[in-house]
Amino acid sequence: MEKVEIIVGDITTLKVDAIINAANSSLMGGGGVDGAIHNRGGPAILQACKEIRKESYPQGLPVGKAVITQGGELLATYVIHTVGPIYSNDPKPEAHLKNCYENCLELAKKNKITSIAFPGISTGVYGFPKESAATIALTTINSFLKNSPGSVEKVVLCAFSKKDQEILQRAQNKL
Ligand code: AR6
Repeated sequence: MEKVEIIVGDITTLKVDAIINAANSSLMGGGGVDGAIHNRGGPAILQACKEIRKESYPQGLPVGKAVITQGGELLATYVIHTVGPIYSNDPKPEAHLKNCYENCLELAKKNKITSIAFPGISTGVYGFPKESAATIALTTINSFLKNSPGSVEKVVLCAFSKKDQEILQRAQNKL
């Protein structure tokens, strides 16, 4: 069975167990996919993020880490929030982006989530080059799936444009 699916769409409309949010360390929302998730998911997500900040991350969620909340009014049951590297001023953007994918997948496994969808973390305002981000995403996901059989069954890579889908597809063909 093919476990990794590359699609074009709005991640907030997907019916999977969990969607990933490309958040910032404040976890208080923002623009891009973060804004879209909070808009469509409603205030319960922000409330849950506030509690996580208060209880676990008063200084903010570090780059590469991930936390989970309910999905509010989304079709997805959960949202996993991660903070991608800001490409231009991160000392190790590649390693940190890999951490994002790994930590989201580990958190999914821990919560018995079987289907999950990722946006292109850091490839918007955080400026990560899309080609190398696609390769990091695919290699990290593939090695997780290989090393954790029987956990996550389906991973969707949700591009926001046909052009971005083609970048992901080309990266997959090169693996
Ligand atoms: N569905 C799928 N993908 C989307 C959607 C959507 N609804 N909306 C945007 N994208 P970005 P970052 C794509 O900027 O680079 C926020 O303000 C978009 O085309 O959302 O990690 C946060 O609060 C791009 O390919 O996230 C942070 O401050 C990808 O999602 C900061 O932006 C990521 O773009 C995070 O920046």
